[in-house]
Amino acid sequence: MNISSNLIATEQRLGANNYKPLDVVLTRGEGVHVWDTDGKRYLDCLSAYSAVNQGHCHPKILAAMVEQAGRLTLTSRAFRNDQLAYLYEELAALTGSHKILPMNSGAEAVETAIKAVRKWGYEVKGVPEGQAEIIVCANNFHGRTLSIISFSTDPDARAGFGPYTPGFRIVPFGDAEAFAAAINANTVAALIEPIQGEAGVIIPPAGYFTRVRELCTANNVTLILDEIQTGLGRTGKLLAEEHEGIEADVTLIGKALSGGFYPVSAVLSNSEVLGVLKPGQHGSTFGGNPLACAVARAALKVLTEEGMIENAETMGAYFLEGLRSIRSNIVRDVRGRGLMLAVELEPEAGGARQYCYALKDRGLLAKDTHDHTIRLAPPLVITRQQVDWAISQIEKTIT
Ligand code: IF1
Repeated sequence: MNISSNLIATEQRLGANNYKPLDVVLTRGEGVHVWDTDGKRYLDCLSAYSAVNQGHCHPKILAAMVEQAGRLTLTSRAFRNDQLAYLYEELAALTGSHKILPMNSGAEAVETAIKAVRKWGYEVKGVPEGQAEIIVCANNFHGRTLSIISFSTDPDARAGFGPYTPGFRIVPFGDAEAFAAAINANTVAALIEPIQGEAGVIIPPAGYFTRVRELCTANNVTLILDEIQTGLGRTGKLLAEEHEGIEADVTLIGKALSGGFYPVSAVLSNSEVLGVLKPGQHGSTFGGNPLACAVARAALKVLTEEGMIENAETMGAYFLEGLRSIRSNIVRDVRGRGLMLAVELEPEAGGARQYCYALKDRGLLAKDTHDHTIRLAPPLVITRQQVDWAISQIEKTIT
């Protein structure tokens, strides 16, 4: 047995069985590429679900991490550290937000926003205690905690984990009139992904978010956009809300906020929502720690200074055009925005997973979602030649 089959067998024996990864064991990454334990190179078209937007092991983020790790890693929020203020300033300058709350995972940012808008609902909007409602969309993905899976519509994510957290109202994604009908006097917030990722890269109809924004403003409902996957350049804009010409009241970011080096997330707020949290009411041992802040500062700096957002826009459009030009009778739809792309196969094709295995053999790593869709999301540093190569591998695999 070679090293990778040994490692896979050990994982199977000792690990909880909550994942079914492609059987490729990676040991090194650089830019858009990763290498397995046999030394084979792959083009990474998943980017750890968009956490590695800046490319694997970006040297400037690495340097910031190593430098900070040798100086100070964790103080807890019982004391202050000399990195947090700079991260606040840089995030505020970049996004225009007025208040920021740092956490670690994406799910924690979502939980934080839910807590804050509920409290805001009672203290500011005047909703009767215990009656706050939050509107969410069918086929959402916001994380794995109990309250978040309570409003999932995916049986795998939700079933068997009750009792569930109440206070959520589910409406179809992309349907502004259904959204309007779900608002009542107790509605404190709407929590929506700008583009649904796990659902299969679902882009809402033009005008949907304009209408949702109007409805939220008219009804004093806090609009929370989960940009944990769509944010930080992935769709060709810093935030996906820019495509819609709107501004959320609360924006959630995570994943690429660290360039994949460390779990760092944040709640960004441009309203009074975060102001309701007083000392002792929320926090995290690791949230806002100096190592996380130093890494996030470097990750944001390279994202903007090295033109990655613009590259995502141009390479995304080029990739999409290339995918659309593939003539294959098993392709049902090709869609995407920036470098968040998907190829949906016909149900008769027998599932996307086998095509992901075939792509792996050709040196391209991609992940299936919802049985029939191949999701493609390379690091934002991908070049035109690399896109050409990816398209030709995909073409050979599906024709
Ligand atoms: C896994 C999906 C992607 C997210 C949005 C919050 C979170 C996520 C929009 C939570 C996380 C991940 C988690 C990962 C698989 C992945 C995923 F397929 F499940 F939906 F990216 F497409 N909001 N998404 O996409 O962030 O707590 O994980 O940091 O293995 O569960 P987290």
